[in-house]
Amino acid sequence: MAFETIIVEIEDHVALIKLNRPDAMNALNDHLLGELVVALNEAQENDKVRCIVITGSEKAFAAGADIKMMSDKSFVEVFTEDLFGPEADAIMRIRKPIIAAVSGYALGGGCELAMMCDFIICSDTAKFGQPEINLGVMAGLGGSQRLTRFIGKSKAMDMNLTGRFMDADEAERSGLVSRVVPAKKLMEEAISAAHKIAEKSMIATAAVKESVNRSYETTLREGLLFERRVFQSLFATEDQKEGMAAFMEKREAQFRDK
Ligand code: CO8
Repeated sequence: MAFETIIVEIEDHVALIKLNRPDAMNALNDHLLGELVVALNEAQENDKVRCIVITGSEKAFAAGADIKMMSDKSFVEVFTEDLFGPEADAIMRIRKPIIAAVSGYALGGGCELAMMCDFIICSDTAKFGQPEINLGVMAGLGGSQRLTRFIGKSKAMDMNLTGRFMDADEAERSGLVSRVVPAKKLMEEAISAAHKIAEKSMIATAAVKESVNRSYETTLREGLLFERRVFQSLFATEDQKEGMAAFMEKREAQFRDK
């Protein structure tokens, strides 16, 4: 499908999805989120794709939901259409690993989209924030929930109440991002991490994704039991036999997703 607000490139086993509304700092509107969901579902269905990277431009990953699109909406409209809810749910249903490669602004819905990905690699120019408070509203796609679990109550309150931006160093210190790299190296680093993931057994990467995400949804006791059972179930796969045999034979494993 030809897209207007995103650019999709598939190289080897990695799908790169670039948000592309340069005039609006990649602000998220219905059109862009709709196309993003289509592209993610296509990547999920494409057997060649084993890992996905979502990125924006050097200046902005995404500066939030599109304020111009939302400004005149009534409560009844946003409630009835469940503004951005179905798209967010669809993104969370993708089972292949997704890396967010963030440069520049990741604000409001942009920060929330990055947090919906499995981990965030950012450039040293990145700025994260939940500035919705300045618009007389609040976060609506995870900025008061995921962000609080990721960086703790005090910092999440600070960001949501003051609307201040967090730079890349603070984001790494706080656990919001996994790595900070120089801006020029961002895509190289993110794509290389994606290729590394693409080499693994896809059954195992899906199991990891499901298990880590489960830790945000459940108690520690239930999460540990879920993890143990998933670990044990992986012994039903050929990839477990191959991975362990390859270790003992001192060779690279050849996973076949079986
Ligand atoms: N929406 C629409 N347009 C935007 C947005 C946005 N979020 N951000 C930037 N733009 C546009 C600007 O209007 C401008 O367009 P134009 O030239 O036509 O006026 C263009 O992008 C460039 O922006 P600036 O001139 O402002 O560039 P600066 O470099 O001066 O500033 C900033 C960059 C700091 C990113 C600034 O643009 C800014 O503060 N943007 C708004 C950030 C913000 O408030 N984000 C939160 C939005 S609300 C939200 O995300 C809620 C999500 C949850 C929804 C959940 C529903 C359930």
